[in-house]
Amino acid sequence: MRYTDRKVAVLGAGLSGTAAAHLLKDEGAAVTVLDSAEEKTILKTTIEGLRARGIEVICGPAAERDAARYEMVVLSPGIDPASPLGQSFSKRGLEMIGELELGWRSCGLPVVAITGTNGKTTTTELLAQMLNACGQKTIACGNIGRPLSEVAREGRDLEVLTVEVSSFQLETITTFRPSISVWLNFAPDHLDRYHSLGEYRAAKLRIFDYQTAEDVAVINAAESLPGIKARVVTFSAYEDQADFRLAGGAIVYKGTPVLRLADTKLRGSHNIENLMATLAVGLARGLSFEQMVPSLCAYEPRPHRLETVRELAGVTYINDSKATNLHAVEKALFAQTRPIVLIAGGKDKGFAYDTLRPLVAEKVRATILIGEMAERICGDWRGAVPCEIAHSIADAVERAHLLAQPGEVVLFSPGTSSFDMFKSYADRGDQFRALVHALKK
Ligand code: UMA
Repeated sequence: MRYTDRKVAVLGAGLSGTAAAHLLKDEGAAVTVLDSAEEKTILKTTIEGLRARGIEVICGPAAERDAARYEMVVLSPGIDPASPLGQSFSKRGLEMIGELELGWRSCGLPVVAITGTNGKTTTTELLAQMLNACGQKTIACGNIGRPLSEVAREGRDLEVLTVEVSSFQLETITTFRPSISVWLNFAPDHLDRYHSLGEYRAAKLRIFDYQTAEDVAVINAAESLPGIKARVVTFSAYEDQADFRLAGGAIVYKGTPVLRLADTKLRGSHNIENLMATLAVGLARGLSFEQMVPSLCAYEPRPHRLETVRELAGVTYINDSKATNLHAVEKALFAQTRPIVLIAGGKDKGFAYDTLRPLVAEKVRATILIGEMAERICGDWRGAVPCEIAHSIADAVERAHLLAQPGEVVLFSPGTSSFDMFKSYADRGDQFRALVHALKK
């Protein structure tokens, strides 16, 4: 067993921390889970499950004060190393790794890792579905919601792992080496955690750090990425020089059309690039286009991503709650061909909405703003478009219903995260959908 009798602290009792703690316990470690939140706010079943296996759990202020001696620390991705809990451990000079690195060390399988500011989840799902349909057994895991450490524990009969990776997870890798890495795109995000865009980008670029010439990097041709040692395959919906490019309504690989877009259920240039990246990974894994295309055509987009909720009195209501940054809102606006009533806003993640101003002026007829950011967005867009502030999502939907004219679209594309008013983007999207379904003529 890899960690026999090692005393390990796991920071965070969420999905990642819990999976890491159980994996370490399986591998013989003496494990303590520490979480800054009060015990009563953490899932009872989680805590009971940990304690039942002899894993110590320390919550609340006692976690930050804990001075026991540990040999190693495993960090959950949502815990900023600069937070009080992170600091109280990092200053001790112990080996500190993230949950992704821990899972990688134990999984013993080749990994396809997917990163990018937007489209990671869609591409991870698309790829996992396609690989399975082509007989290469895999599971979608990582940032998508299933920690790699959990999958590593299960030791299933798999051929490859399809892992969505976030910048938070990549910050703390020390050996993680995907045999295929995918870089979808890059845009401003997470400026509540990083001091600069450069810092965020540097964390993401770590996906390539441990790859060698035997590995493959599938990258967006519009990006200039430094120091890649792996064999590079490029894709782009805009660049003609890319290996996978767009021509005549089809994805073309080195001059040959391989997938007609009209045959798929995905829409928008961002999704075309997600499909291109998926095809590139399949090709690198030895699949033919004939094998790959049927499952890509069968793929249904997930909820909360440009999801059409309802047509009511000639107005289309679209739930794009997964848009947690401005790049995603931009894509959602570009994808619309009709005038838009836009509902946006949410938690303050440290960026302004002014960069969207020209596009909003061009495509949006009215905006309704919610959450912590509402006043600031109003300021950023003043004069470009009429703005109203709603005090709840129910109020926002009601206002949109009154404002929207037949032939228009009500687009809920918040542009930031949801944690000021909701449990998650999914909770936010579910509430929006339910309110739209409850609207009367
Ligand atoms: N906590 C502390 N101290 C702190 C901050 C948090 O103790 O200073 C505790 C909280 O009280 C909580 C725990 O840490 O109990 C939560 O840990 P976490 O935030 O790492 O959340 P997990 O439940 O472990 O979920 C994480 C990812 N979350 C984040 O990166 C914020 C999930 O990605 C991921 O699905 C899951 O691991 C499994 O791999 C979510 C996400 O929002 C979807 N990701 C970001 C994104 O996609 O933009 C990066």
